[in-house]
Amino acid sequence: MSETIAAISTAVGEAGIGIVRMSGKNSIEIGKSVFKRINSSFEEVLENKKLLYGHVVDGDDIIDEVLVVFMKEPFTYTRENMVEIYCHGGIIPVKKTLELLLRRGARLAEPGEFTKRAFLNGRLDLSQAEAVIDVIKAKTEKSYEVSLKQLEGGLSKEIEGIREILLSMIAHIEVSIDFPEEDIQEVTYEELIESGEKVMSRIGRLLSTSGRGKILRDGLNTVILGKPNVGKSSLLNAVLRENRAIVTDIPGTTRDVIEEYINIDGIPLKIMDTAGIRHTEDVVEKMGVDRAKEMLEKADLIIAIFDISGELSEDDYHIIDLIKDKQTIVLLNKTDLPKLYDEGYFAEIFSGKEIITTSMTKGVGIDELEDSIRRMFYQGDITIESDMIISNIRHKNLLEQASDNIHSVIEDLKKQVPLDCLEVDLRSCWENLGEITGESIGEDVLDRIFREFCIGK
Ligand SMILES: Nc1nc2c(ncn2[C@@H]2O[C@H](COP(=O)(O)OP(=O)(O)OP(=O)(O)O)[C@@H](O)[C@H]2O)c(=O)[nH]1
Ligand SMILES: [Mg+2]
Repeated sequence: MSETIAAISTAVGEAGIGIVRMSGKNSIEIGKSVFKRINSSFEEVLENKKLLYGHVVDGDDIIDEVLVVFMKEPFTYTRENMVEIYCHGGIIPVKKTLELLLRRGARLAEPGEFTKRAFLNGRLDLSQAEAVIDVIKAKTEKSYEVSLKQLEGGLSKEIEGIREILLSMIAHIEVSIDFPEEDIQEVTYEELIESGEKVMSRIGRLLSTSGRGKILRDGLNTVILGKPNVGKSSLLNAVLRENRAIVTDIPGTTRDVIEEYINIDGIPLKIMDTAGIRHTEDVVEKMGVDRAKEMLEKADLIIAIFDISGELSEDDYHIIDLIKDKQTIVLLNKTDLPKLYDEGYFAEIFSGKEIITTSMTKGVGIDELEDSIRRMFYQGDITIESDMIISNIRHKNLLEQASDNIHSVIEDLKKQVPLDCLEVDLRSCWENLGEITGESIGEDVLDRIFREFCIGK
């Protein structure tokens, strides 16, 4: 933390501006040494948090014409001295400016190091720091809203609320242990059970959102599956509303996995079109088929397509077998053509699975498919806006541990186990929750969290 760090904070490429950022004790000094104002003298006073116009210079050489802002601690993102330099947004100006700062004594920042410092200096708690990257990576407005709420401390507040109850439980127990002669045991047990159940239900409520939270954060992994020529790529194009994948009447057109993101009412879908599954001797096609099967393993949702205008083949039955135990929506496609099978036949094979009849060429059934995905996600309750959503797997794991711990505390209380035996589980629960906000956290966990970040944030 004593070192001054620097990085390019904007995406590298061609753009209007590119921002180079620096944080740490020496950043003001280093910044001053490379910046020369145009039309006014810099030496007089350091104008805090004001945009200054000038050149980045290396001795007599002008590197770029820029705007610079100097920000003095502690009211900055990292709570340290910071400098931001707004260069021309080409690859060369930002790179040369960064290199100059490094030569003058700054060190290249690690991914997320600015935010890590913000956390270590108390500007954000850990759940808020984690939300920063989620805000950046949000794929839909809904996932953005959830992350923003977390960034603003929504989750931290809820966790602190639960921890307060736990703390008063711990205090209660300690008093009873210290003054056993007061003998208020009966009441104490009842009160503690009541508090414990409150904790349990608040943790449970958070945990119940984690399924949706994961999908909001990472996207619903959706794989389109079917034998060749049934209309998989046509479906991808239909939901994307653009001609993304090649569609021909030649079976085996798609050879590789094509990945795209779509947004259905705030639900991010990572949708993958795959090679048609069939037995084939063609080496390239076979690789595509293997890849499709690999995708199947990781899928949250499968959209299986069957062409009901043609004979079902061995390949179809193989696919029916593959998706047996998976979350699947079945599409019966090409219903604009005379059909050889009716829905009843499939209803029997896929009892319990949703079946939709479609015609990709006529655009029939796409809305029903989207509705079905929407229903699956929201499971009937649309209160998602007002809910605090758990979208981070680390938080989910800690909440599960906390839930187990408070569960054993409640069980022990019901058995009227001596109060001093409860303290360990109770404290563990308190610590599990503390790890979410980062009150108690190891260096290795921190490193793992911030490694996910981009450089310059
Ligand atoms: N009549 C009719 N033709 C369709 C329908 N859906 C797709 N097709 C046609 O079927 C052929 C194959 O469509 P694709 O979308 O390429 O099929 P695919 O499943 O991706 O095929 P592969 O990539 O070879 O596995 C094309 O000629 C499409 O125009 C439909 O609903 N009705
Ligand atoms: Mg295809």
